[in-house]
Amino acid sequence: MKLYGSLTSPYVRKVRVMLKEKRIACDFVVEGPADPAGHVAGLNPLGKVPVLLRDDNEALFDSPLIIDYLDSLSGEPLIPHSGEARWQVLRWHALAQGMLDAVVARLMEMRRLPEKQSPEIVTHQEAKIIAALKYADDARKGPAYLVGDRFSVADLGLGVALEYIDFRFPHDWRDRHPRLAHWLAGISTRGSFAETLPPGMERSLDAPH
Ligand SMILES: N[C@@H](CCC(=O)N[C@@H](CS)C(=O)NCC(=O)O)C(=O)O
Repeated sequence: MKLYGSLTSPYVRKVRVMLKEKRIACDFVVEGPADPAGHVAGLNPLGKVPVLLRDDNEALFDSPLIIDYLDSLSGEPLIPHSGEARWQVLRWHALAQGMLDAVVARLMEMRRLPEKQSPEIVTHQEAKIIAALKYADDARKGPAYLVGDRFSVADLGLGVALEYIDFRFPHDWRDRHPRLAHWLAGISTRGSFAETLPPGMERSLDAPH
């Protein structure tokens, strides 16, 4: 199997964390979505990363589907197969995915020429991120894991989303949500997180908040 994606994409990082958690062997082909010499456009008509190319030459996208697929391959499930825990985990994953979408949308807006940027769009996306952080802090129950007593895709998703906020929208969310910050400090010590830190992210995590 081959995973196509960039080092800084949080969607790709979710898949990389999943591969490590499940101990699934997969070649990582570092490629941006718009790389003219790349494979992504030919594998995903939407031109987005991540793309997982299976050994039977079937290409899978997007990140939630790839994560679901990898979970089906082997080992202890990180998405419960049934029961209320399944919906809890999938809702956390949806929340995390929405947080990433909002951070990316904000970043894209801020990368436009200054005269073309819309402060309303930036504020609109920031409001979503701030509301989602509060929701996550209020909804989080267990001290170590979001659902049940073991690591799941809920923890994977929220952990990647919070670190991506630190990377692309650094702000004082830890002051408002110290318990959530404490939770992240625990999750981010996992090997799967430490080994997939994008270049440049180390500094933002080390920075005082
Ligand atoms: N919903 C997709 C989002 C993937 C996505 O937007 N990836 C970005 C990189 S962070 C991308 O490839 N953007 C290129 C584009 O939108 O043309 C997923 O979860 O996989």
